[in-house]
Amino acid sequence: MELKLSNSEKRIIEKIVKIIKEKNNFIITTHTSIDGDAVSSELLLYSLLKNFGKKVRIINGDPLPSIYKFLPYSKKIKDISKVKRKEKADVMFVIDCGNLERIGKVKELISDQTMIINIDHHFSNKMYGDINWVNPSYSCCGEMLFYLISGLGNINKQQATLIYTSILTDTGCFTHHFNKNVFFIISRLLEKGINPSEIAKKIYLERPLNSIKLFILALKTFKYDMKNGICWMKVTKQMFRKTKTKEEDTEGFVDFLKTIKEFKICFLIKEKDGGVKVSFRSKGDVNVDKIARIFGGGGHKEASGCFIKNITPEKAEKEVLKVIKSMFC
Ligand SMILES: [Mn+2]
Repeated sequence: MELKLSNSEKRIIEKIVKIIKEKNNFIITTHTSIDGDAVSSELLLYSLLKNFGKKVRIINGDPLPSIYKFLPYSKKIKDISKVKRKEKADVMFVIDCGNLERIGKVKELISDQTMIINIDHHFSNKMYGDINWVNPSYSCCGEMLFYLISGLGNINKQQATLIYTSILTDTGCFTHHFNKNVFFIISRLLEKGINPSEIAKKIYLERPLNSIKLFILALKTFKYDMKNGICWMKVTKQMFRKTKTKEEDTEGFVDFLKTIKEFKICFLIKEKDGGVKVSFRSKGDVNVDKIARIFGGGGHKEASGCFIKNITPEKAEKEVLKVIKSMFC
């Protein structure tokens, strides 16, 4: 079996490769609330650019969740709040990001001269780049980079581990968003000696106990609307304080709600400084990207999110329910 790219995608990839060869100073970034695809894709690009001998910095708007610290090259990732020299880049790769607002404070590193390369698989991508390689038919950005990197030579074991992590996490452990090429690609990655069970163990079987204490508190806020098939819960700042946890410890909470048979839409409200973050999930029959977009966010059909400014969790709960009911019930 051969994997074929469309001619228009081949042309975009050629343009990207040309820029990689010509330019020297690169920044790689992704969306805040970093997930497995976001970080793995950044590290994949990092390794590729380093192989070309380029100056590369990975700078993110949020700290890296500790479950991803086992990934190769992850020590190279910097959080913008810790970057002292706010030097601009010639080229900024923005990965897995539907709109430029989602990179947070990293926007400060863009000048009028910065060329932006937008690589993404979100349906709602705003095409904000000077070059836009955007195609929602891919399972994850790691899959896109598989084509870019394998077109330039051999994929090494570290890169294969990163591509596998992207696919595993962005398909929700192969429950959604995969396509006919995914398993073929994985067979190629296995040939490079990756260890899928070790990767899954690092990501899914090493939860800190405090995150479970947070989960217990969040479950006390669990509510549902049986008639319309909706369930939700909330995590407040007070709960974070009480359990000594942070946002990354809510990883998997909303996916747990999704496992409940009776419901087709679920959401999690997280209280943050300046507002709340809402994460939505569906089982495919409802498009939660549409819900998130009403609040200025976005994502995929089955997983999306938004940030609502200056609102309490209680108020947000009412607003979100109102929108869902007006759209789908
Ligand atoms: Mn993704």
